Amino acid sequence: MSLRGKWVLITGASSGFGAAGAIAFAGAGCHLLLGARRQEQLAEVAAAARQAGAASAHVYPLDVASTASVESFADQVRALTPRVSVLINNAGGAHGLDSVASGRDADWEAMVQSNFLGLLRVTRAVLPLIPHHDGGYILNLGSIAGHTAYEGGSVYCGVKAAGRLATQALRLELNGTGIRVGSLDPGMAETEFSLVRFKGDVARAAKVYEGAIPLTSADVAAAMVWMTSQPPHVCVDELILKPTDQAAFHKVHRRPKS
Ligand code: NDP
Ligand code: 8X3
Repeated sequence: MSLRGKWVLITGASSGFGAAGAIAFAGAGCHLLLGARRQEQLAEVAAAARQAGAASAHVYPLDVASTASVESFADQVRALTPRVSVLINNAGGAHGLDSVASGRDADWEAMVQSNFLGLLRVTRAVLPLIPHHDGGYILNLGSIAGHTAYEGGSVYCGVKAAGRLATQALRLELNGTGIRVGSLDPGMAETEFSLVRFKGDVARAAKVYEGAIPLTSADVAAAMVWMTSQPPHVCVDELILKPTDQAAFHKVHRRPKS
């Protein structure tokens, strides 16, 4: 299915997968609706997307942890277009890698708000704009963390698993509308993810990827475009994308330092 001229909304478009997704959908000739909290980065992404061929690129402040912010974002989108064909629920991330015994409320709450409640809030607000029987797609960013738990991942794994089940529930609710619902579940990818998880500790973040070849944002963005450009009768329910070096979260092939 051609995405040319379609309106694509991406949450968390100021860095990582969301920013790369903007460039990839721009290359397919889409109109872009981009949201995140950091406005300077978002404006840079929009400028790069226009260079890459976007039909148009619009940016609005968005904090998916706030219902008021999501509603104001949706109002601005509605003022611009009555139709959104593709919704990419990408905003999220991990905060800390602490055991349950030493976890912090603020980290837990931030993860639940952005990864899970944010996905629900944005979907609720945008759903009325997604036309029925027109190849629409709601694509949620999950993770391998939503499939298998790891130590220190109780809340992050939990919210990604919850997102996965919400994706399945939504697919059941929308059956018969022609709107497709899918989940893209990557493994280790080098973005700002680890920097956020480790609260700006650059050395600790870099160690996550040391000696291995992780996914890039562009790999994940290419999968977003592939999933959403399938013919309208085809729904990719769930796609797990991992680096060849990563057999499981904790089983990563690392080359020795030369
Ligand atoms: P980044 O940290 O690079 O990007 C995260 C994006 O989410 C940023 O644009 C950030 O924007 C946005 N965001 C975070 N919280 C909010 C919020 N409350 N409201 C609005 N936007 C928010 O990480 P990735 O690109 O790697 O992560 C993207 C998604 O992919 C996340 O859901 C993550 O959990 C998931 N993922 C990541 C993997 C990885 O290894 N990198 C693997 C599997 C899944 P801003 O701060 O400007 O608001
Ligand atoms: C991010 C990937 O494996 O660090 O979702 O949880 S992982």
